[in-house]
Amino acid sequence: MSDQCTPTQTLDAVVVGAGFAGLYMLHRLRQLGFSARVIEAGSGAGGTWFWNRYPGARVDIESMQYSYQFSEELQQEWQWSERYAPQAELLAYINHVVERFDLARDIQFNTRVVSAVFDQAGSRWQVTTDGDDRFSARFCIMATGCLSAANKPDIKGIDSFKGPTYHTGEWPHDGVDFTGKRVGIIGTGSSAIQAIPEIARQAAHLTVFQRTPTFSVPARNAPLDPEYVKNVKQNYAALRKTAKQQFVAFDTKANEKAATDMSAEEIKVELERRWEMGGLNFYGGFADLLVNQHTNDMVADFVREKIAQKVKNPATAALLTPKVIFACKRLCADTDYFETYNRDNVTLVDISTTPIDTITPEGLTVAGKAYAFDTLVFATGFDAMTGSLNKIDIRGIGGKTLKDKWSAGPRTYLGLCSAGFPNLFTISGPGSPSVFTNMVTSIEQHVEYIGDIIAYMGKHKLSAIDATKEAEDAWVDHVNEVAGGTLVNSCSSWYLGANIPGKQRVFMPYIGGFPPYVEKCNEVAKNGYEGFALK
Ligand code: N01
Repeated sequence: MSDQCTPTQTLDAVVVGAGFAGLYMLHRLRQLGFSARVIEAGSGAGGTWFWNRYPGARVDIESMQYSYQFSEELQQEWQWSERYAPQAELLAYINHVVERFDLARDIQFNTRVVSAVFDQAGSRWQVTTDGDDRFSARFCIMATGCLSAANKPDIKGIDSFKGPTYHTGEWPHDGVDFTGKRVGIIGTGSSAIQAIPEIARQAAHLTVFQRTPTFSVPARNAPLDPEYVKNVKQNYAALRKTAKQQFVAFDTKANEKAATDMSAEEIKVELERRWEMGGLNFYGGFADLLVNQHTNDMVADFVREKIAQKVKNPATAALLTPKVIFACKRLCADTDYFETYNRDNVTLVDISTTPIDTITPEGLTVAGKAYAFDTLVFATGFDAMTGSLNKIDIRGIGGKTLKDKWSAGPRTYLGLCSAGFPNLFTISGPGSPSVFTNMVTSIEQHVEYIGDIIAYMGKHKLSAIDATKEAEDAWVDHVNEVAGGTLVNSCSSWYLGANIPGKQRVFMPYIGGFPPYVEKCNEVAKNGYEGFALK
């Protein structure tokens, strides 16, 4: 389409993505009196919770905490039904937010942003979409999510399978009926751990292809007790405050003691207590879990022992037992995951030393042995943190692309801005605590911070903000240094981009904890946004 027939829409801000981040950003911009449009590839809002509809999908941080806190009315009126809300309920909540704050009129669905180019002379972003829309905006805000670019592995013959194939992160909206089907699933990360028990209950047979076993603790999901809900709602402000003081920005009832300061008996009691509490509260067991090898080994051995108790066949139990550092890959919380391998209709195939040879029309082969099924599920994760940004042609000063700039690993100041890309913000971008925390809380902190910057620029009649190279370099060094001081830097996780062939191995999130990160952001603001060049 030519320029003549595609009028450019002029706005204060374009926001890319209508998940938790994009929706709140739109609301905040409107509150501050700015015009904004959200561009969303999906046909509805919800981001992660719009796309990930695989059986068993649910949040693994308690819903009373994994929810917005910017509106007291919203958090009082919404009723969560279970400790960990299932995907459908999360999506209903998000749609309620859209309606309650009248957001839909500024969201353009079924539209993918293809390019965002900075016009230096006018200090504006020129944003184009696959629908030939053109926007000119002072600010471009990427709310594209950390885990939204599905990773489909490059396995030989991948297109030859004659039955249906599904990726957990792009699940059909009408659901999939596995009744009577022979199903194969590749991957054993968080998505698979939730999907496998559900698929096994339906399918005639399920074959799981596992490259790396995963640590998982029982979620202990249950309907919410109305008394508990009442109590939380009466004291919501206090709970939110406590949560924000925690490393992960949710209340794990964290034990502030390191295991090295506890007796063997105290450690044993704490481990059992954490196991019974369920879910990611397990992270809060010992202050030195991620920095002390001995503590980590002890926790890992405790969970290994539990796996051995759950899985009846010792050979299968051995295969399911992770050898790596505990929580080196993201910890999973499950319902009946390990028990599912006691079913007669479930087979585990180890592909750690002999990868899949090829996918065939009937199934796949491993070490020359053929496995046949009717349906194939890819639970193979995402090109995390940078994948969805790299899909967009983002060009900053001098036409330089963000993808090129980040080819040796993402570089940002505070995970918010990247030098050379003025007025471009990344909500929960690489270099911010994001995936190591309660995402909703981290998103709210970023949205409010970005809102404050934009308001500050208006007040001081500033046209552009850019991270300085010095501040960015110092922040990237700090992010790496903090990660290097932990045990999580050592395994092949998506935190490091190690799951994507050819991706540079760089620890992407900031693992210094939510409270110190917020403190740093606040200090930067207090000092007139030091580390940013404002003009
Ligand atoms: O993805 P993953 P996910 N051949 O990357 C395997 C969040 N989340 O979608 O470990 C064979 O964890 C891969 O093997 P390996 C959460 O943050 C949250 O499960 O690389 N196998 C691994 O087993 C989570 O961490 C929730 O050796 C291949 C699996 O596929 C993140 O999303 C629920 C392969 C991918 O696991 C991602 O989770 C779901 C290949 N070529 C997700 N390529 C909750 O809130 C990959 N694999 C509960």
